[in-house]
Amino acid sequence: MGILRLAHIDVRTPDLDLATAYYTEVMGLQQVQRTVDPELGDTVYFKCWDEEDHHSLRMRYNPRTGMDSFTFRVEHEDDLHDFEKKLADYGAQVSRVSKGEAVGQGESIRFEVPSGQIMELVWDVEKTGNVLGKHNPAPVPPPDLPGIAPPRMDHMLVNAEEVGEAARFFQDVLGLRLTEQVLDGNGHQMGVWLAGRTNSPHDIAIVNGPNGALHHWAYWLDDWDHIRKAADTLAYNGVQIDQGPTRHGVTRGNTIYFFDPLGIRNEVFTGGYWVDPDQEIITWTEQEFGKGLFYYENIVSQRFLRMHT
Ligand code: M3P
Ligand code: FE
Repeated sequence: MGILRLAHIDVRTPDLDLATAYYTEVMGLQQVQRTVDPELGDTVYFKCWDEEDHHSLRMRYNPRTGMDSFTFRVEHEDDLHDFEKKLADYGAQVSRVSKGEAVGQGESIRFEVPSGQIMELVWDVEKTGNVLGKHNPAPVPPPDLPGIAPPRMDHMLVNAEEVGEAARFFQDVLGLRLTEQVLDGNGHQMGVWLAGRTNSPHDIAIVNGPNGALHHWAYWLDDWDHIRKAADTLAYNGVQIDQGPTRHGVTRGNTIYFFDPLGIRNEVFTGGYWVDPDQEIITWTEQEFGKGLFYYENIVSQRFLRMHT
């Protein structure tokens, strides 16, 4: 039983047309479909060119920017039942979302994590395939894809008032593996990086901040040079860059952070290291967190830490 990986993030935006133009033309995602859903209202689904699932991002119109929920995929169909029991034992309120209620997926379970975000687990996702296909596929997408065009979504970061409590929940109840942590002078966790069944240093990270908040989500790029090209694309299109291009000490990843037109922080990320399931946890101290965050600059930027969705 287990959690495989991040499946999709569902957010609200006050200007769906502007957001759609940015996510398709500048970020270079594929628009999967746009529907006026009886409950959600005007909604757009996006995916990256190498993703197999129906979508990895759902955006719906709402006057207030924010995250509705985030969804992880489990390994086996039965896992939903087992997680439902584990979550109930922990004291979480769990509800079932039945097949047909959500676009692109079947049955799922929903609950609130201790840091206040709504999380969903799903096994049955609609597999619509990547743009390359499965018959003599080219190793690269068509050369004329607009924008940054990342192959896939990589990870997300949420805030928590009690990082330690949230980390224990993700480890003990959901079975994610801790790969890195930042400890304050009293030995309390200020930040944690957690992985599912992937060999990446993180599928989700949790950093001290207000409960319920989304800090960013990140797309994978294959090469450090693509981060440089992404920076050029962002600057050319007048996108507000937040930090970078630079490198994290934590995860060793190369990165650039920027804001979508309605203020949601995005990241593109590459590098990092391969994590074995039995790898020892890496610990950063509060004094060295500047290097953990931005290795070259060695700064703990307040705008970076305090701004969230
Ligand atoms: C990352 C990452 C914070 C750390 C962010 C780190 C907000 O985004 O990909 O490792 O403290
Ligand atoms: Fe990140």
